[in-house]
Amino acid sequence: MKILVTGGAGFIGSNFIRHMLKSYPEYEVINLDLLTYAGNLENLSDLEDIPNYRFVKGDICDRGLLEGIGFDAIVHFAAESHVDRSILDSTPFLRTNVIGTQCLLDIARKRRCRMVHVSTDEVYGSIEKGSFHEESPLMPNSPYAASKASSDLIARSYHETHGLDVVITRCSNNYGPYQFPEKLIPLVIANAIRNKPVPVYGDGLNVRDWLFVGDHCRAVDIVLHKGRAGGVYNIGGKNEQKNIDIVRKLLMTVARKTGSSEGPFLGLITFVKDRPGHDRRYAIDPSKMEREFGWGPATGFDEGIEATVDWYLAHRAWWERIISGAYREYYQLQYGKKAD
Ligand code: NAD
Ligand code: TDX
Repeated sequence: MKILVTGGAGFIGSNFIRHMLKSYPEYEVINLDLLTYAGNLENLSDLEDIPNYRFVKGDICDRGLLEGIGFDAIVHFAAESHVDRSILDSTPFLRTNVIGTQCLLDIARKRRCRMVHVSTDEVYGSIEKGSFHEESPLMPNSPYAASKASSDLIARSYHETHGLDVVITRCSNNYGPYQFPEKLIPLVIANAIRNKPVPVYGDGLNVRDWLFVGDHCRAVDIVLHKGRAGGVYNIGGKNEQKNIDIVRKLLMTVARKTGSSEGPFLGLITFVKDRPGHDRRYAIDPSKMEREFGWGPATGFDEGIEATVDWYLAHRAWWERIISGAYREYYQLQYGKKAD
């Protein structure tokens, strides 16, 4: 099997490629990534010499490029993924998340191949009580979520209209190694280590469901191999947390691991203006994945947080190169061309 993974130089995509090459050494994996600000080939530096792994720098909106790549299945992670950026400018979100997904659906249709479309729990919008299931209506609130809901519905329409073998996953908030330090968990860890203020939006009582990235990768692998064509699968951690509780937990963990007292770390918490349209609570019911495939999260939150803090402490050079911008030079050093 030859799998085209889009967005493989990002957070979840790079973890997924590593998972696949380890689990299926006989597979070929092609990583198609534009290397936007969020793409970092250093995430995959340990895989560069593996003969059945190949990197292609390019845009999922480039139909000509897609025509020239051979593959048997697509796993589609590539996206603009940060809600705050979509509030500042939604243009790249509509381009990549909507048009880019359409281009991939078209090539999958032409090749008659399977495509896994990686969507998000944010497409359902906010919920006060209970949880969303796969048939719940989509009510996205941010431009990011709306662009993901659009691509999710277009994927669905290609199954209904063209009989395309497409499967949709809607996952909750991921955390773990290689997450770009603009997202809450790595941002808090990196700021704590550098003794910088830790911004908490609004009252800090917004709730997210958190899943360790390795558990997500395992779920996407299962859906790729066993998911029903046209099916939708919620992938959740059954692990709801208030933002402020996560922030406090992270700060106390960093304090303990660096042999410091908690007080000064907790003092870094800075309540700031709320995110416009900030969804209060996300909650999905992941029981379909459990019922149909016996999948469930294997990494407990305490264990996942310990591992994640350890990883960011041990990989300070990795995230410092992102913060300084030096990570953009990696592609040029490896491939002799500029990333932009
Ligand atoms: P990320 O921002 O870390 O990575 C996105 C990758 O896509 C980057 O490598 C970037 O260079 C690439 N990319 C962007 N535009 C491209 C284009 N036009 N052509 C080719 N490559 C392009 O994102 P992530 O957090 O790893 O998320 C991956 C996917 O999972 C996204 O579709 C996201 O919506 C979805 N998702 C993420 C989470 C989460 O918590 N991070 C949760 C649920 C779903
Ligand atoms: O500095 C911060 N302070 C803060 O309070 C940041 C960056 C975030 N927050 C809050 C906003 C959210 O309630 O923390 C929560 C998590 O924020 P993000 O890490 O930006 O994630 P979120 O907006 O929940 O979206 C994430 O999960 C679903 C991913 O970025 C999406 O790609 C995915 O679809």
